[in-house]
Amino acid sequence: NLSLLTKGLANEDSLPYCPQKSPLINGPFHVTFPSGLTLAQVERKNPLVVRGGRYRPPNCESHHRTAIIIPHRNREQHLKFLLYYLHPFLQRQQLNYGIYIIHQAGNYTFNRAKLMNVGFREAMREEDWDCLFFHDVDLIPEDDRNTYTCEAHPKHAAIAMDKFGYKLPYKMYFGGVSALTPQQYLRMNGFPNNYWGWGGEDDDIGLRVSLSGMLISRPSLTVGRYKMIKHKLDKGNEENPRRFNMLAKTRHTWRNDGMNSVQYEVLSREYLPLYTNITVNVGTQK
Ligand code: BGN
Repeated sequence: NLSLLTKGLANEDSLPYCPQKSPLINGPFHVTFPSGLTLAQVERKNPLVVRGGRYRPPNCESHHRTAIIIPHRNREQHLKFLLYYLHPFLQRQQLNYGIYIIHQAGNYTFNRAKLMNVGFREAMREEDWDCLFFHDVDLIPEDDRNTYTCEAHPKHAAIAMDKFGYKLPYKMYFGGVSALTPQQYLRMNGFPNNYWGWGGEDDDIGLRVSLSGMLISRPSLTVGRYKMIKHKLDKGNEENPRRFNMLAKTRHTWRNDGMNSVQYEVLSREYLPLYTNITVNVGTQK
């Protein structure tokens, strides 16, 4: 009996490591938005994705455990397209991964950065992720070589977006998609909690990287390419008029505002076929 038991364990543990570079990776791919796509179709195309949007390569042990954190509200169409591309993309990279949607409850002004802090804590509660990707719902990667793994410094992955002519809009830009290890995230005290509405929170995050003594790593312009799903400015995500004043103070505020001060209430946690859905009350502006 004991031998049966150890044999079972050995079998599970004895998967060889995946190769350093995945043989399934191609180069660029063409992103379109097929009309009539349904989540059920995305599910059928990804039979190895299990409850909560988790995956591990079937035939080898991945070197990487990556959590994707996606802040979200009222963007079901975008989410569907993102999942349609992201699941196969991450599988071609042979990652052990999980997708978390952090859904802001209510109609109060959106708070992207605080939702990321929630995502960090709730994802790390479940699994010892070694890399977290903080991902806008409307950005689709366009090249397999844009690997969803972490580097020695915080990574800004969305360096070349179509809406900026596939160039970086400005040197300190840190928006769209970024990736940090838990150690890097905690070293900069996570993201700010007090940016309500559109703009500036990504610049604050970029500032935190340098204020905490780290550099920004980036993929090349040919690899870090993203297509943005076109949309109008959302209701409930109006421009934040305070962002200029707040950014001027970041070097005084970052140590006290972030992971060490985040407060929220999880309203529900659903393990859906393609993602874990965490609905959260993040409160309102003070
Ligand atoms: C910047 C915004 C970013 C936004 C990029 C790209 C601000 C702060 C101004 C001091 N920053 O201008 O949040 O991601 O444009 O759209 O508004």
